[in-house]
Amino acid sequence: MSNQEYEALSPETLAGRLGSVESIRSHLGDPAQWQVREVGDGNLNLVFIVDGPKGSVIVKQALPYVRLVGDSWPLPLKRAFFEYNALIRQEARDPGSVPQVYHFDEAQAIIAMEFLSPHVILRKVLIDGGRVEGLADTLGKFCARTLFRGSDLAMPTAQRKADAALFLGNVELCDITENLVFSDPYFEAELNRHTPGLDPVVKILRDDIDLKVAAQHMKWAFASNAETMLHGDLHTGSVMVTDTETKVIDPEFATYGPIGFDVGMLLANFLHAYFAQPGHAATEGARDDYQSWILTVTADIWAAFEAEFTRLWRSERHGILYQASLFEDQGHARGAEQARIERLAAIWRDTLGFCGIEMHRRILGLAHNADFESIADDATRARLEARALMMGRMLAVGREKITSMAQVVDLARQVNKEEYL
Ligand code: SR1
Ligand code: MG
Repeated sequence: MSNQEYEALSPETLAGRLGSVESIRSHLGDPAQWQVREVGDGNLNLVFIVDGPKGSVIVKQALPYVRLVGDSWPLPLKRAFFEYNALIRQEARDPGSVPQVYHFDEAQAIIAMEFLSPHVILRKVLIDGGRVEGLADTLGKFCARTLFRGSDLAMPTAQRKADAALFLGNVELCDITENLVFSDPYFEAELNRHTPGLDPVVKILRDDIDLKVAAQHMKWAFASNAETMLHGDLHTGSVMVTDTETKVIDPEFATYGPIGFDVGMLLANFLHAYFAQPGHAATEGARDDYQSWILTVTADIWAAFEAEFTRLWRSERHGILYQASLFEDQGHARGAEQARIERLAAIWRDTLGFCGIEMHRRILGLAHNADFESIADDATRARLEARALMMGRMLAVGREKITSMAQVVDLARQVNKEEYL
Protein backbone atom coordinates (compact mmCIF):
# COMPACT_ATOMS: atom_id res chain seq x y z
CA MET A 1 0.00 0.00 0.00
CA SER A 2 2.86 2.42 0.81
CA ASN A 3 4.02 2.46 -2.80
CA GLN A 4 0.64 3.49 -4.14
CA GLU A 5 -0.19 7.11 -4.76
CA TYR A 6 -1.96 8.78 -1.81
CA GLU A 7 -5.67 8.22 -1.76
CA ALA A 8 -8.10 9.25 0.95
CA LEU A 9 -9.76 6.31 2.70
CA SER A 10 -13.52 5.91 2.92
CA PRO A 11 -15.63 3.54 5.04
CA GLU A 12 -16.20 1.53 1.85
CA THR A 13 -12.51 1.19 0.86
CA LEU A 14 -10.84 0.89 4.27
CA ALA A 15 -11.10 -2.87 4.81
CA GLY A 16 -9.91 -3.59 1.27
CA ARG A 17 -6.92 -1.31 1.68
CA LEU A 18 -5.84 -2.18 5.25
CA GLY A 19 -7.15 -5.73 5.61
CA SER A 20 -3.79 -7.27 4.77
CA VAL A 21 -1.84 -5.25 7.38
CA GLU A 22 -1.12 -7.89 10.02
CA SER A 23 -0.58 -5.44 12.91
CA ILE A 24 -4.10 -4.06 12.34
CA ARG A 25 -5.73 -7.34 11.48
CA SER A 26 -4.42 -8.99 14.65
CA HIS A 27 -6.43 -6.47 16.72
CA LEU A 28 -9.60 -6.72 14.63
CA GLY A 29 -9.91 -10.20 13.15
CA ASP A 30 -11.36 -11.08 9.74
CA PRO A 31 -11.52 -7.95 7.48
CA ALA A 32 -14.67 -9.28 5.83
CA GLN A 33 -16.44 -8.52 9.11
CA TRP A 34 -15.02 -5.03 9.73
CA GLN A 35 -17.55 -2.25 10.34
CA VAL A 36 -16.17 1.19 9.54
CA ARG A 37 -17.44 4.63 10.65
CA GLU A 38 -15.87 8.01 9.88
CA VAL A 39 -16.07 10.02 13.11
CA GLY A 40 -13.58 12.87 12.58
CA ASP A 41 -14.94 16.10 13.99
CA GLY A 42 -11.62 17.91 14.33
CA ASN A 43 -10.30 20.64 12.08
CA LEU A 44 -7.88 18.68 9.93
CA ASN A 45 -8.18 14.92 9.39
CA LEU A 46 -10.22 11.83 8.62
CA VAL A 47 -10.75 9.56 11.64
CA PHE A 48 -12.33 6.12 11.35
CA ILE A 49 -13.44 3.70 14.05
CA VAL A 50 -13.04 0.18 12.74
CA ASP A 51 -14.89 -2.56 14.66
CA GLY A 52 -13.97 -6.18 14.00
CA PRO A 53 -14.80 -9.54 15.60
CA LYS A 54 -11.74 -9.29 17.89
CA GLY A 55 -11.80 -5.60 18.80
CA SER A 56 -11.65 -2.02 17.53
CA VAL A 57 -8.95 0.21 16.05
CA ILE A 58 -8.70 3.92 15.22
CA VAL A 59 -7.46 4.77 11.73
CA LYS A 60 -6.46 8.39 11.30
CA GLN A 61 -5.54 9.78 7.90
CA ALA A 62 -4.33 13.25 7.05
CA LEU A 63 -6.10 15.02 4.20
CA PRO A 64 -4.09 17.16 1.78
CA TYR A 65 -6.01 20.22 2.97
CA VAL A 66 -7.52 21.75 6.14
CA ARG A 67 -10.81 19.93 6.66
CA LEU A 68 -12.34 22.87 8.52
CA VAL A 69 -11.82 25.20 5.57
CA GLY A 70 -11.69 22.92 2.51
CA ASP A 71 -9.30 22.36 -0.39
CA SER A 72 -8.70 26.11 -0.78
CA TRP A 73 -6.25 25.67 2.15
CA PRO A 74 -3.77 22.92 1.19
CA LEU A 75 -1.84 21.28 4.03
CA PRO A 76 0.98 18.73 3.63
CA LEU A 77 0.31 15.08 4.40
CA LYS A 78 3.62 15.02 6.25
CA ARG A 79 1.85 16.03 9.45
CA ALA A 80 1.03 12.33 9.94
CA PHE A 81 4.79 11.66 9.97
CA PHE A 82 5.26 14.24 12.74
CA GLU A 83 2.30 12.88 14.68
CA TYR A 84 3.64 9.34 14.47
CA ASN A 85 7.13 10.43 15.54
CA ALA A 86 5.73 12.46 18.42
CA LEU A 87 3.47 9.63 19.60
CA ILE A 88 6.30 7.12 19.83
CA ARG A 89 8.48 9.60 21.71
CA GLN A 90 5.67 10.53 24.12
CA GLU A 91 5.05 6.84 24.79
CA ALA A 92 8.76 6.35 25.56
CA ARG A 93 8.92 9.45 27.77
CA ASP A 94 5.63 8.93 29.62
CA PRO A 95 4.58 5.29 29.12
CA GLY A 96 0.83 4.71 28.87
CA SER A 97 0.03 8.40 28.33
CA VAL A 98 -0.90 8.13 24.63
CA PRO A 99 -2.67 5.57 22.42
CA GLN A 100 -0.55 2.66 21.28
CA VAL A 101 0.44 2.87 17.60
CA TYR A 102 -0.20 -0.32 15.58
CA HIS A 103 0.76 0.80 12.08
CA PHE A 104 2.13 3.84 10.24
CA ASP A 105 2.06 4.37 6.48
CA GLU A 106 3.91 7.55 5.56
CA ALA A 107 2.87 7.75 1.89
CA GLN A 108 -0.80 7.30 2.74
CA ALA A 109 -0.49 9.52 5.85
CA ILE A 110 -2.23 6.83 7.90
CA ILE A 111 -1.76 6.00 11.59
CA ALA A 112 -3.65 3.01 12.96
CA MET A 113 -3.80 3.08 16.73
CA GLU A 114 -5.45 1.88 19.90
CA PHE A 115 -9.17 2.60 20.16
CA LEU A 116 -9.59 4.26 23.53
CA SER A 117 -12.83 3.06 25.03
CA PRO A 118 -14.93 4.08 26.92
CA HIS A 119 -12.92 7.30 26.77
CA VAL A 120 -14.50 10.54 25.61
CA ILE A 121 -13.02 13.93 24.76
CA LEU A 122 -12.26 15.87 27.94
CA ARG A 123 -13.75 19.09 26.57
CA LYS A 124 -17.14 17.38 26.32
CA VAL A 125 -16.85 16.14 29.91
CA LEU A 126 -16.06 19.66 31.10
CA ILE A 127 -19.10 21.02 29.26
CA ASP A 128 -21.31 18.30 30.72
CA GLY A 129 -20.07 18.87 34.28
CA GLY A 130 -18.22 15.56 34.71
CA ARG A 131 -15.23 14.88 36.95
CA VAL A 132 -12.14 12.78 36.30
CA GLU A 133 -10.06 11.26 39.07
CA GLY A 134 -6.34 11.99 38.77
CA LEU A 135 -6.81 14.40 35.86
CA ALA A 136 -4.44 17.13 37.05
CA ASP A 137 -1.80 14.68 38.18
CA THR A 138 -1.72 12.80 34.87
CA LEU A 139 -1.67 15.95 32.75
CA GLY A 140 0.92 17.72 34.91
CA LYS A 141 3.17 14.67 34.83
CA PHE A 142 2.64 14.22 31.08
CA CYS A 143 3.84 17.77 30.51
CA ALA A 144 6.82 17.47 32.85
CA ARG A 145 7.95 14.08 31.52
CA THR A 146 7.59 14.73 27.80
CA LEU A 147 8.94 18.28 28.00
CA PHE A 148 11.86 17.53 30.33
CA ARG A 149 12.86 14.30 28.59
CA GLY A 150 12.77 15.89 25.11
CA SER A 151 15.15 18.66 26.08
CA ASP A 152 18.87 19.23 26.54
CA LEU A 153 18.27 18.74 30.25
CA ALA A 154 17.92 15.03 29.63
CA MET A 155 18.71 13.90 26.09
CA PRO A 156 22.12 13.19 24.57
CA THR A 157 22.64 16.45 22.71
CA ALA A 158 23.29 14.90 19.26
CA GLN A 159 19.95 13.12 19.56
CA ARG A 160 18.17 16.27 20.72
CA LYS A 161 19.66 18.22 17.81
CA ALA A 162 18.55 15.52 15.36
CA ASP A 163 15.05 15.60 16.85
CA ALA A 164 14.96 19.39 16.83
CA ALA A 165 15.93 19.33 13.12
CA LEU A 166 13.29 16.69 12.42
CA PHE A 167 10.39 18.39 14.19
CA LEU A 168 11.31 21.91 13.05
CA GLY A 169 10.43 20.54 9.62
CA ASN A 170 6.76 20.71 10.66
CA VAL A 171 6.77 24.12 9.00
CA GLU A 172 3.19 24.38 7.77
CA LEU A 173 1.61 23.41 11.10
CA CYS A 174 3.92 25.84 12.93
CA ASP A 175 2.82 28.45 10.40
CA ILE A 176 -0.82 27.81 11.39
CA THR A 177 0.06 28.36 15.05
CA GLU A 178 2.24 31.38 14.32
CA ASN A 179 -0.57 33.12 12.44
CA LEU A 180 -3.75 31.81 14.06
CA VAL A 181 -2.54 31.98 17.66
CA PHE A 182 -0.14 34.89 17.87
CA SER A 183 -1.16 37.40 15.19
CA ASP A 184 -4.64 37.02 13.68
CA PRO A 185 -6.59 37.61 16.92
CA TYR A 186 -5.08 41.10 17.23
CA PHE A 187 -6.30 42.55 13.92
CA GLU A 188 -9.20 41.98 11.56
CA ALA A 189 -7.70 38.94 9.83
CA GLU A 190 -9.79 37.36 7.09
CA LEU A 191 -10.54 34.08 8.85
CA ASN A 192 -11.40 35.60 12.23
CA ARG A 193 -14.87 35.58 13.70
CA HIS A 194 -16.33 36.47 17.07
CA THR A 195 -19.66 36.52 18.86
CA PRO A 196 -21.91 39.45 17.98
CA GLY A 197 -22.02 41.80 20.94
CA LEU A 198 -18.38 41.27 21.85
CA ASP A 199 -17.19 44.20 19.72
CA PRO A 200 -16.45 46.69 22.55
CA VAL A 201 -14.05 44.27 24.26
CA VAL A 202 -12.53 43.19 20.94
CA LYS A 203 -11.81 46.85 20.17
CA ILE A 204 -10.16 47.36 23.57
CA LEU A 205 -7.86 44.38 22.96
CA ARG A 206 -6.98 45.27 19.37
CA ASP A 207 -6.14 48.83 20.45
CA ASP A 208 -3.94 47.57 23.28
CA ILE A 209 -0.34 48.04 22.20
CA ASP A 210 1.11 46.39 25.33
CA LEU A 211 -0.95 43.30 24.54
CA LYS A 212 0.19 43.16 20.93
CA VAL A 213 3.80 43.50 22.08
CA ALA A 214 3.24 40.68 24.60
CA ALA A 215 1.71 38.46 21.90
CA GLN A 216 4.69 39.06 19.63
CA HIS A 217 7.15 38.37 22.46
CA MET A 218 5.39 35.03 22.91
CA LYS A 219 5.49 34.40 19.16
CA TRP A 220 9.23 35.10 19.26
CA ALA A 221 9.62 32.51 22.00
CA PHE A 222 7.50 29.94 20.15
CA ALA A 223 9.35 30.41 16.87
CA SER A 224 12.88 30.75 18.24
CA ASN A 225 13.28 28.88 21.53
CA ALA A 226 13.66 25.25 20.49
CA GLU A 227 13.81 23.96 24.06
CA THR A 228 11.98 20.67 23.74
CA MET A 229 9.59 18.54 21.71
CA LEU A 230 6.14 20.03 22.22
CA HIS A 231 2.81 18.32 21.74
CA GLY A 232 2.01 21.59 19.99
CA ASP A 233 -1.79 21.57 20.34
CA LEU A 234 -2.42 20.51 23.93
CA HIS A 235 -5.97 21.63 24.54
CA THR A 236 -8.85 19.79 26.23
CA GLY A 237 -9.94 18.43 22.83
CA SER A 238 -6.58 16.63 22.66
CA VAL A 239 -7.27 14.71 25.87
CA MET A 240 -9.49 11.63 26.24
CA VAL A 241 -10.77 10.47 29.59
CA THR A 242 -12.86 7.98 31.53
CA ASP A 243 -13.88 8.63 35.15
CA THR A 244 -10.43 7.50 36.23
CA GLU A 245 -8.08 7.52 33.23
CA THR A 246 -6.54 10.28 31.12
CA LYS A 247 -4.81 9.93 27.73
CA VAL A 248 -3.33 12.53 25.40
CA ILE A 249 -3.96 12.35 21.65
CA ASP A 250 -3.29 14.24 18.40
CA PRO A 251 0.28 15.58 18.52
CA GLU A 252 0.41 16.46 14.80
CA PHE A 253 1.49 20.04 15.65
CA ALA A 254 4.60 18.66 17.38
CA THR A 255 7.63 20.88 17.01
CA TYR A 256 10.59 22.04 19.06
CA GLY A 257 9.61 25.05 21.13
CA PRO A 258 9.46 26.51 24.63
CA ILE A 259 8.42 24.29 27.55
CA GLY A 260 5.77 26.80 28.66
CA PHE A 261 3.86 26.50 25.38
CA ASP A 262 2.16 23.16 26.06
CA VAL A 263 1.53 23.98 29.71
CA GLY A 264 0.14 27.43 28.90
CA MET A 265 -2.15 26.16 26.15
CA LEU A 266 -3.51 23.46 28.45
CA LEU A 267 -4.19 25.89 31.32
CA ALA A 268 -5.90 28.30 28.90
CA ASN A 269 -8.36 25.65 27.83
CA PHE A 270 -9.17 24.82 31.46
CA LEU A 271 -9.72 28.53 32.14
CA HIS A 272 -12.07 28.63 29.15
CA ALA A 273 -13.97 25.70 30.63
CA TYR A 274 -14.10 27.64 33.91
CA PHE A 275 -15.43 30.90 32.48
CA ALA A 276 -17.96 29.12 30.23
CA GLN A 277 -19.66 27.21 33.07
CA PRO A 278 -22.49 29.69 33.82
CA GLY A 279 -23.56 29.18 30.19
CA HIS A 280 -24.05 25.46 30.83
CA ALA A 281 -25.86 25.79 34.18
CA ALA A 282 -29.48 24.58 34.19
CA THR A 283 -30.27 27.17 36.88
CA GLU A 284 -28.26 30.12 38.14
CA GLY A 285 -25.45 28.98 40.42
CA ALA A 286 -25.92 25.31 39.58
CA ARG A 287 -22.37 25.05 38.28
CA ASP A 288 -20.66 27.06 41.07
CA ASP A 289 -19.11 24.06 42.82
CA TYR A 290 -18.12 22.57 39.51
CA GLN A 291 -16.46 25.82 38.50
CA SER A 292 -14.39 25.66 41.69
CA TRP A 293 -13.39 22.09 40.83
CA ILE A 294 -12.13 23.20 37.41
CA LEU A 295 -10.07 25.94 39.02
CA THR A 296 -8.60 23.45 41.49
CA VAL A 297 -7.68 21.13 38.60
CA THR A 298 -6.11 24.07 36.74
CA ALA A 299 -3.96 24.92 39.75
CA ASP A 300 -3.13 21.28 40.42
CA ILE A 301 -1.88 20.74 36.85
CA TRP A 302 0.77 23.36 37.44
CA ALA A 303 1.58 21.90 40.88
CA ALA A 304 1.94 18.39 39.42
CA PHE A 305 4.07 19.73 36.57
CA GLU A 306 6.33 21.62 38.97
CA ALA A 307 6.72 18.65 41.32
CA GLU A 308 7.50 16.17 38.53
CA PHE A 309 9.84 18.61 36.77
CA THR A 310 11.64 19.01 40.09
CA ARG A 311 11.89 15.24 40.58
CA LEU A 312 13.30 14.81 37.07
CA TRP A 313 15.71 17.73 37.55
CA ARG A 314 17.12 16.01 40.63
CA SER A 315 17.21 12.48 39.21
CA GLU A 316 17.50 12.63 35.39
CA ARG A 317 19.52 15.76 34.59
CA HIS A 318 21.94 13.93 32.32
CA GLY A 319 21.98 16.33 29.35
CA ILE A 320 24.38 19.17 28.58
CA LEU A 321 22.55 21.74 30.75
CA TYR A 322 23.33 22.52 34.41
CA GLN A 323 25.53 19.44 34.60
CA ALA A 324 26.03 17.71 37.92
CA SER A 325 29.78 18.00 37.22
CA LEU A 326 29.41 21.76 37.80
CA PHE A 327 27.13 21.55 40.81
CA GLU A 328 26.48 18.39 42.84
CA ASP A 329 29.92 16.93 42.08
CA GLN A 330 31.55 20.12 43.40
CA GLY A 331 29.50 20.13 46.58
CA HIS A 332 27.32 22.88 45.06
CA ALA A 333 23.94 21.15 45.09
CA ARG A 334 22.50 24.46 46.25
CA GLY A 335 23.47 25.96 42.86
CA ALA A 336 21.52 23.27 41.01
CA GLU A 337 18.50 24.06 43.19
CA GLN A 338 18.88 27.78 42.56
CA ALA A 339 19.07 27.11 38.82
CA ARG A 340 15.99 24.88 38.98
CA ILE A 341 13.99 27.56 40.78
CA GLU A 342 15.09 30.22 38.29
CA ARG A 343 14.37 27.97 35.31
CA LEU A 344 10.90 27.10 36.63
CA ALA A 345 10.21 30.81 37.17
CA ALA A 346 11.07 31.45 33.50
CA ILE A 347 8.83 28.55 32.40
CA TRP A 348 6.05 29.99 34.58
CA ARG A 349 6.31 33.40 32.90
CA ASP A 350 6.18 31.78 29.46
CA THR A 351 3.27 29.61 30.58
CA LEU A 352 1.24 32.68 31.59
CA GLY A 353 2.06 34.43 28.32
CA PHE A 354 1.04 31.49 26.15
CA CYS A 355 -2.01 30.89 28.31
CA GLY A 356 -3.30 34.43 27.83
CA ILE A 357 -2.74 34.40 24.07
CA GLU A 358 -4.44 31.00 23.63
CA MET A 359 -7.44 32.34 25.59
CA HIS A 360 -7.75 35.10 23.01
CA ARG A 361 -7.35 33.16 19.82
CA ARG A 362 -10.06 30.62 20.70
CA ILE A 363 -12.56 33.48 20.94
CA LEU A 364 -11.29 35.91 18.31
CA GLY A 365 -9.65 33.72 15.67
CA LEU A 366 -10.69 30.95 13.29
CA ALA A 367 -10.73 27.92 15.62
CA HIS A 368 -13.10 28.31 18.55
CA ASN A 369 -13.78 26.11 21.58
CA ALA A 370 -17.01 24.18 22.08
CA ASP A 371 -16.94 25.38 25.72
CA PHE A 372 -18.29 28.70 24.47
CA GLU A 373 -19.62 27.68 21.05
CA SER A 374 -22.13 25.34 22.67
CA ILE A 375 -23.76 28.25 24.54
CA ALA A 376 -26.72 29.00 22.28
CA ASP A 377 -27.59 32.47 23.53
CA ASP A 378 -25.32 35.09 21.90
CA ALA A 379 -25.62 37.58 24.75
CA THR A 380 -24.70 35.02 27.42
CA ARG A 381 -21.82 33.72 25.32
CA ALA A 382 -20.48 37.24 24.71
CA ARG A 383 -20.73 38.11 28.44
CA LEU A 384 -18.71 35.04 29.44
CA GLU A 385 -16.24 35.29 26.57
CA ALA A 386 -15.55 38.92 27.56
CA ARG A 387 -14.36 37.65 30.96
CA ALA A 388 -12.06 35.10 29.37
CA LEU A 389 -10.66 37.73 27.02
CA MET A 390 -9.93 40.17 29.84
CA MET A 391 -8.36 37.42 31.95
CA GLY A 392 -6.18 36.45 28.97
CA ARG A 393 -5.02 40.03 28.68
CA MET A 394 -4.12 40.19 32.39
CA LEU A 395 -2.08 36.99 32.14
CA ALA A 396 -0.25 37.88 28.92
CA VAL A 397 0.62 41.46 29.85
CA GLY A 398 1.06 40.77 33.58
CA ARG A 399 3.17 37.62 33.22
CA GLU A 400 6.26 39.20 34.80
CA LYS A 401 4.33 40.29 37.90
CA ILE A 402 2.09 37.28 38.55
CA THR A 403 4.36 34.99 40.50
CA SER A 404 2.09 32.24 41.78
CA MET A 405 -0.80 30.03 40.77
CA ALA A 406 -2.69 31.30 43.84
CA GLN A 407 -2.68 34.76 42.22
CA VAL A 408 -4.05 33.31 38.97
CA VAL A 409 -6.85 31.56 40.88
CA ASP A 410 -7.75 34.76 42.76
CA LEU A 411 -7.74 36.71 39.51
CA ALA A 412 -10.00 34.17 37.81
CA ARG A 413 -12.47 34.35 40.71
CA GLN A 414 -12.54 38.16 40.54
CA VAL A 415 -12.87 38.28 36.76
CA ASN A 416 -15.68 35.73 36.93
CA LYS A 417 -17.76 38.32 38.83
CA GLU A 418 -17.13 41.21 36.43
CA GLU A 419 -19.35 42.53 33.65
CA TYR A 420 -17.26 43.92 30.79
CA LEU A 421 -20.03 44.54 28.28
C1 SR1 B 1 -6.67 25.38 10.69
S1 SR1 B 1 -6.40 24.44 12.08
C2 SR1 B 1 -7.05 25.34 13.38
C3 SR1 B 1 -6.70 24.81 14.70
O1 SR1 B 1 -7.11 23.46 14.81
C4 SR1 B 1 -6.11 22.69 15.43
O2 SR1 B 1 -6.64 21.87 16.40
C5 SR1 B 1 -5.13 23.69 16.00
O3 SR1 B 1 -5.50 24.10 17.29
C6 SR1 B 1 -5.23 24.78 15.02
O4 SR1 B 1 -4.74 26.01 15.50
MG1 MG C 1 -6.01 18.12 16.90
